[in-house]
Amino acid sequence: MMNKRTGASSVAALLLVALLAWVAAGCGTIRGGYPSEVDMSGHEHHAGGGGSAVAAASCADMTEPPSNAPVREFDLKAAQTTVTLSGGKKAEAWTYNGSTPGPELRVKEGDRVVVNLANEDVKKGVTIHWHGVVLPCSQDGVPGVTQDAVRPGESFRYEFVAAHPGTYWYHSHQQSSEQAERGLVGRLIVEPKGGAFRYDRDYAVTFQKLNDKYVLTNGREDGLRLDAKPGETVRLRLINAYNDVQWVGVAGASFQVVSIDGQDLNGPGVIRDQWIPIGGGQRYDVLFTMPDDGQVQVYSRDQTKWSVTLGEGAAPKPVGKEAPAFDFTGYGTPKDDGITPDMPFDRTYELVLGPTNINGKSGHNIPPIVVKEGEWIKVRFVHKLGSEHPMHLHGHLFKILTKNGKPLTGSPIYADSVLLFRGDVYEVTFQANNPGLWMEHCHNLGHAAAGMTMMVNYEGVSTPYRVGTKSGNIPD
Ligand SMILES: [Cu+2]
Repeated sequence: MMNKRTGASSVAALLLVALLAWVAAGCGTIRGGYPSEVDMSGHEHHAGGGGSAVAAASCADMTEPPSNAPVREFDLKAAQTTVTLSGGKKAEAWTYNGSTPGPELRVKEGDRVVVNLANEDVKKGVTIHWHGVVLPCSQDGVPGVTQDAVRPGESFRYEFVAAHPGTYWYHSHQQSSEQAERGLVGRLIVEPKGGAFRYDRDYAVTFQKLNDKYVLTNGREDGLRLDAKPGETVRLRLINAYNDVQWVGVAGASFQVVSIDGQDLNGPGVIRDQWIPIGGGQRYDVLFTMPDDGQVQVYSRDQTKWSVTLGEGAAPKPVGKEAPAFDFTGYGTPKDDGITPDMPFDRTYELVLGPTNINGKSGHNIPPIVVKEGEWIKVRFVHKLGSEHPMHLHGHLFKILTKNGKPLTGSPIYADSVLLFRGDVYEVTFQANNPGLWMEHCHNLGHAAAGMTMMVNYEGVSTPYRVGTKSGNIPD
């Protein structure tokens, strides 16, 4: 039996250890697991000087180099706004340029995109994250990592080359679980110079749930109507700017899934009556030809107010509720890119996903994935608990290698996110070819705010910015 005296001192020792751990972690957490101040680069800054032995390159200095690329410049003003929804209802929102979603930014592949962000009166500050775009670290829009949140009266200039054509979107990354929901979202479309697909119409659609209440399709509560004539081919770019997965169907036409997360697929086959699971933050482009007679409808199975109706005439027969799920793991035509599940990897990480944690840890307590430029990194995602997790990586495209141990057999899939349902195991790989400090997080933003967010840090890269309650930079 335990000696009473020894037991008491053991308890005291445990309490002391707990207290020291609490102090070391930044004197406790206040919101969303954030301490008063944390350096997300993972560099130590000891009071006595010293610090990292590696001469640090700063994320703040990683900018788009000058070039002769054509410049497309936009101004976006963030403000508290009363928006009028279709049907006349009014809602309090936070907007870019007075509407939610904000303006659709359309540029051409290779353009130099310049965006002047001004914050009029969104009190906690805002940023713009260019979701899915591979760009220099300082332009990624993550408060406390790549910049400070832009306070009321302040501004920030974003500048990057849109190198990869595709369907992207933008949103504030300052308290994004709140700010995206309140309306700080918009579309970014990078049109291809050439491309494998031909179409007469090119439309982009945002599904969002404003204030977790109003189900909006491009800002409309009553669904979106788009022009398309019989026989015309339509590219419809679907963006899930909400947190929950949407099962989207195409009624009235056969279709191809031509792009996932903005990256074109190789040899996508023509399919019909399938539900496409689109996770939070993900994009799927579908291509179809309008029938000789009647409409095409594209809509969410479980939330039919997220709907797009194209063309005139009779409504199509709905997609059956029991129709199969679209499966990208064997869709399209293989193409050898030399990236295979059995190639050598420089580093392998396993991330076990809980309800709102990764490997049992949360937020800044999750050790970062540390990489060196040029390395090939394999990440194995294991969905253990909770609802769906659309895991999103900043600054890179990864290739999806395997699902549940089986290599993909169709088109290569390059993406910035992978959607996991409970029990799923995916392996992905990316080359560390964009030095910086990059978030890797669940794009169910409620999960991210609860701690399901971590970093992919390049060795030797530092940041002058800090996350935490002291700076007010909260990048969930
Ligand atoms: Cu999640």
